[in-house]
Order: sequence, then C-alpha cells, then structure tokens
Amino acid sequence: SFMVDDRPSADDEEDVNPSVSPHGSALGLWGNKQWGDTASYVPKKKLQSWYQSSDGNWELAKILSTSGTESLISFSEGKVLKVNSDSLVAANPEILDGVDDLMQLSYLNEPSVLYNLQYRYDRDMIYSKAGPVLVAINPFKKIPLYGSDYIQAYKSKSTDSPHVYAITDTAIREMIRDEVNQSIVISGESGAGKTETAKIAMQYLAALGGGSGIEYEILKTNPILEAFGNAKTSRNNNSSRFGKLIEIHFSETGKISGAQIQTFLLEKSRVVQCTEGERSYHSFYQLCAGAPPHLREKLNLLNVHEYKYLQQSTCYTINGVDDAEQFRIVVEALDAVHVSKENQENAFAMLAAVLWLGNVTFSIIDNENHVEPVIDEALLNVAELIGCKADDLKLALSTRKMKVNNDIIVQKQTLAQAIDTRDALAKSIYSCLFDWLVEQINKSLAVGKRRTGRSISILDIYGFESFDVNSFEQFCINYANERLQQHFNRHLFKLEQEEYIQDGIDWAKVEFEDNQDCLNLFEKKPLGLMTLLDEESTFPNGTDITFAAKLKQHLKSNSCFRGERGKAFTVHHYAGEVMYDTSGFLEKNRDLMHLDSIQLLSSCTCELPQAFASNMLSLSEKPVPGPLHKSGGADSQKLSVITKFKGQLFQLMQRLESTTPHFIRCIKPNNSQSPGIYHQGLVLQQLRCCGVLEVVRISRSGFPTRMSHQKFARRYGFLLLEHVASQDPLSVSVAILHQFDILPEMYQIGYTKLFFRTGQIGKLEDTRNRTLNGILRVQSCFRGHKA
Ligand code: AD9
Ligand code: MG
Repeated sequence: SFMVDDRPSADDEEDVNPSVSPHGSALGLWGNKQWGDTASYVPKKKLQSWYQSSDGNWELAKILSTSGTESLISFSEGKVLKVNSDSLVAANPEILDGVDDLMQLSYLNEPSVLYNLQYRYDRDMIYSKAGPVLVAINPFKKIPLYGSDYIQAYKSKSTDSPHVYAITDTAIREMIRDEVNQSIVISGESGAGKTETAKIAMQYLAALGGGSGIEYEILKTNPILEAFGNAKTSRNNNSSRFGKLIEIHFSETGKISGAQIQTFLLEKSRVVQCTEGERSYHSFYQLCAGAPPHLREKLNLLNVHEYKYLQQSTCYTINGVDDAEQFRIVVEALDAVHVSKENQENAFAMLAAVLWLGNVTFSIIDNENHVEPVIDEALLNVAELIGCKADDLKLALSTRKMKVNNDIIVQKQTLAQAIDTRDALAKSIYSCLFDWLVEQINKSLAVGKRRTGRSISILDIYGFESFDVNSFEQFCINYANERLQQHFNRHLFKLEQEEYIQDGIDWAKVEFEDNQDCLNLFEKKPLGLMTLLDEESTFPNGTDITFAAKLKQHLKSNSCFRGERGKAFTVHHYAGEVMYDTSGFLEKNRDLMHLDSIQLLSSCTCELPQAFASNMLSLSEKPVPGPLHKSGGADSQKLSVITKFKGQLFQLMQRLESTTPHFIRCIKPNNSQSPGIYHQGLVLQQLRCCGVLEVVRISRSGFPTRMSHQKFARRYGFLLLEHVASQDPLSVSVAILHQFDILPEMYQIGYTKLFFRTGQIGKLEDTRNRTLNGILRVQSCFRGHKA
C-alpha cells in the first residue's frame, strides 16, 4: 500500500544510487521515451520532477512523498496525483532555469532540455547552446537582437550570450589565430530558419570583414538566389529548393576578398508541376509583376494566372510580399554582381520561354495517337525567345531520333511522350539558367590572384525529411544528412577526446556509436542502395517494381534496411525510420534529356540556350557507370542524379573536413509559421533529428560534467564530516568523493578537473541545497526567536 512518509528516508542521506548502470548503458536507452537520467533517478520527496501527461506534454510536479515504487506528486495548479515512480524524470533545480548552455543542466533529460529551451523562447532568447552547438529557435517575428549595436557588442566581447554573431565571431577569431579555414554548418527542417540564420552570419562577416565593397556584392547574392531558387511551399513562404555552400575568402588583414558559391540539387520538378497552395519559383511571379513596359512587350509577358505551369495552384501571391518590388530588388542585386543589362534580359527571356513552353498544346495527327504541337502564340513565342525556327521547335517536341544499329530513325511521339519532352525542356532550361546565374555571381565575386587560402564557409542545406510519402528527393536529402551527421558526430567526439587526453583521462572508458552502418547501406559497392539504383536505372526493362525487388533481394541482411510490401522500402536513419516509395525513382535518377532537345538548344541564335546546350553536352561525356542505356541510344549519356549528387557531397565533405566546423541547429517551434507557439512534441522530434539530443547522448556516454579541483573542493568541502589532513583541493575533492560513496566508475580524476558521468553532480547539488536550506531555516528560526 502507499504510505505517506514524511520522515527523512535513508535515501535522503545516501546520495548515490548504487543501481546506476555502468558506462555505456545510456546508449541502450537511446531512442526510448525514458532515456536519460531516469535510469539513475530515484524520486525523493520535495524534489521537482517531470511527469508526462497523457497528451505527451511534460509537466513539472513536486514529489510530496514516495514509497519507492509509487509517488504522490502535486502540480502548481494544486492537482495531486499518485503515480508510478518509474514515470518520473528528474527536474533541475530552479536556479538552473533558462541556462545559456544545456550542458549546464544537472539533469540532461528530454523534458529538462525542452523546458529550458521553452523558458528562453518565451523570453525572446531564441539562441541557446548545447555544448559546442548553437540552437536557434525560429521566432517568426522581428526580435531586436540584430544590427550594428549588437554586432559591436559581440565584436568587443561585451556580451557572451549565445547568438549567431557569437559563433561567427568565434569562427573569425579561430581562422586568424589558428590559420585554419572555418565552416558554419546550418541545418534544420524546412522553415526552421536556416536561410535567415545564414544571412545573419553573413551580415556579421560583412560588418567585421568589410571595407573593400565586395561584402556588399556578397550580401546581394541572397535576393538573386532566393528569387530563382526559393518558392512558397506549405511549410515555408520562402523555402529554399536547393542546398548552398558559400565560401567567403579573407585577406591577410582579415578583410573579405571574395567569395564562391556552390549549389546542390535544385528541385526541378517545381518548374512544371506545383501542388495546390504552393507556388513555383518566385522569379516567375516577380517577372510578371515587376517587368517594366518595354520588357513586358519584348517578352510578350502575360499575367501570372494566364500561364499553365503557374495555374496548377491557385496561389499567386504571398501575404506581405510585393512581387513587383522584389523584382526591382533582384534587378538591383544583379546590377551589383555585374550581370550586364543585356544578360539580365537574356535571363528574363529564359523565364518567359519556360512559361510559354507550359502553354504549348498538342493535337493528334494520325490514327496511332501521335501528336504535333499546335502552332500558336505559345509555340511562336518560345521559338522567338530562345532564338530558333518554329519548325525546328515543333520537330523537337513531336519526334525523337533513335539509333537502330547504325541508322538513325525518326519516331513520332504520343501525347504523353510529347508532354514529357516539353516539360523536360522547360526543366532543363530553368536549371541551366540557375546554374548560369551562380556562375555569373562566382565570376563577379572571384578572389583576386593572390589567394591567402583563408576562408569561412557557410552551409545552408536541407535538413532531414520524413513525410507520409517519401520519394527520390527525400532519399537524396536524407542521405546527405546521414553524411553530415557523421561529420558532426566525429567532430564532437574528437572535441571530447581532446579534452580527455589533455587532462589525462582514460579515454577507453568512453563509448561512441556511429552511423556508419546506414552510410554503408547507401554507399557500399557493389551492393548498396546507390549502386543498385544506378544499375536498375541503366537497365532498359528496369522499373520501380524491379528496383524494389532487387533491394529486397540484396539488402535484406543489412540491419538498417527493411523491404516493405509492394514498391516500398524502409531505411533506419540516425534520426528515425523513413519509408520510401520507389515510384519515379528510376526516372528521376536518369533525368534524361533527349538529344533532340539539346541539339535544338545548341542551334539557337540566342546566347544562353547555346551555353546551356554546351554545358549539357560536356556533362554527358561521362557516361552512367554500368551498361549503356540500350533503349534509346540517342539520349544524352550523363551521370545519374544520385551519382552526381554523391560526388558533390563527397567533395563537400572533403572541404568541410579541412575546416574547423561550427554547428547551428535551427528549430521550428510550430507548423503554422506563427510567433509565440511552442509545440513540445514538434521541438523534441527536431532536437532528435538535427542531432542536439545526439550531442547530449555523446556527452552522456562519456564524462560530461567537469569541474576543476578547486571549484569542487570549494563547493562541497563544507559537507565533509571529517577533517581532512591536507587542505589542497585535490585531497579535499577525493575526501568528498569517498564520503559520498561515489562509485569509481562514475568519475575520473584529471590533472586539473574532475570528470563525472551524468547525474552525479546533480545528487551532490541536492544534498548541498538541502543542507544550505537547513542552515537557512535554522538561522531564520533563530532570528525569529530573537525578535
Ligand atoms: V527551407 O528548408 O529553405 O524551406 P529555412 O531556410 O530553414 O527553410 P527560413 O530561413 O526561410 O527557413 O525561415 C523561414 C521564415 O522564418 C523566414 O521567412 C522568417 O519569416 C522567419 N524567421 C527565421 N529566422 C528568423 C529570425 N531570426 N528572426 C525573425 C525569422 N524571423
Ligand atoms: Mg532556406
């Protein structure tokens, strides 16, 4: 039966729970709801504790009494509940409310981390640290933390509260001090604030390293890339549909001397298809809304709702955004990065050509359902805008040259084939335009001849994605995140290791888990997800179904893989399980562009289409590994999308490996893009996905709490019951450890610091507080008597 026990229990004196499992066991708890300090937590009366209510939210409760297995708890609003003691999780003492760095928490469990971040968020302190990682929670409103006063404060080190400025400042200082390149790696879900955060970091770099004027150009790349690479989605009104690395170079004197941008995997499909409520790329709407009269006339522009590609969604505008004004901002930015007026018009002509392509229609010409494009305004406009004969365009859209033996035969196309060809042309014009713009920007920002080799790179890349239906795009994105996660883990691990070694700690006692198994699943040759995908993509008879079957056949023994019914398979990622639907995988991976279309572009009189075509042809010189594509023969043989992406990613990882990384994890507190709303469940899931809980886990698997001998002796020395002969801090510390029976596997003594496993200090702190409270009560009692 449950007994209300108000007397001090034996537990009160004994501060160490002997049932604490030895090191490494925390790993076993990973992934469970009850991970963290629950393993070593024994509820005691009067302590604050977390209780998870039925809606999944954690609530703070006070333990009124406990019988061991059951506890009586009360909530602030007065409710009292009898609960199973196992369901309680240790809460931190109030004095730790809202600490800057999560690592300062005595109890590093899920609810404590969530609560601490929320406490700060409620007070507009959107930045916190988790050890070396900066956590940024999207405020979805303007908060007064930016601008020159703040920049000055961080520069002069008159504040040290967590901020993007602070981490950027550290990067600059370390670049100069260590003469090592730096990187700032920003990750998080769509809408979490990565792009804004990257801009804030660039702002700080520009303010500190400015002077040459090039910093102005660098900042101006943002509106350009956002116009052409961002779109309104259901998650974010300004969602980046590509990944970006910007490398900013510095001179010996610490001034910005240039920059270089690399982009990853632009979402091409958005150009030709768009879900209700979302938009295509901003650039289209901006052009239609903002083009001055002479340009409108030259490009034969219509209004946005007259273009079929844009009509697929009834959403044409974004609340609070003036597309016409944005157009002027983009033009100004293009001027700033020295894209000539002529080239600007060429670029806008490509946008118009894509829009008009969407309006090209087809009519049936024979009884085999073959089609030809209708020669109308749309077709004529496209031909004029790209600079080709209307007849050539018509031919390219309605026929396809095939090589059979050594003869070229011309095959007519069905409606579905013709639409595919038209859309493929539109997508590649757009993605080539995007690449071309990046190239122009890079030319303008190119570093002078004398490169010092000092740089700071900022990576703004899509975070881990897991939707109801996950396709090839999520497959690529999550693979990239798996790679980045390994980089992140290794770095943190290395940092930890360095500190242990410096202090003479036995390193072998720290365990560490890697995501290498999952990476192997993707990358292993000859039997990994990627090689199997490439192989199936090159088979003429390969389909999504045969691909799924191959995966099941060859990968079933891998612990990170599970075949599902039908065309699906599941990957066990570091951030959780994701089920992928193989529909469209092969086609998206092939991303074929008919040679007819490339030839059409290269025959154009306009400069850009020609440049695009020669780019495509140079890419196609490297064939897809494995057997050649037998079905068409005349298709452009280029690298598969996944192989190209993997290559880019390896290059990126190599570059990052040679830098000192700084990590920023952006968190989205709600799905409605609104200020002031903090959904615990949503935040928790992201903390897991972006590795913040992983940092906590890595720390927990080692000796995360550190305190110098001096501080430890000062703080707990007064609790000693017996006099210690030698008063040096180390002897006092050892005496404290003995008196409190802290098990030898729970701590290590370093040259300068004591290292503890999680939770140990929390218990010492509790005793200290209770003792101090006792003293205070006695004192106030005494004063009361006197009065
Ligand atoms: V996506 O993966 O590209 O879809 P991001 O880049 O993570 O996404 P983004 O930076 O675009 O998100 O932020 C989304 C919106 O949140 C912005 O448009 C702002 O309205 C809002 N935001 C983000 N960070 C801040 C901030 N520090 N202050 C104010 C912010 N608002
Ligand atoms: Mg973004």
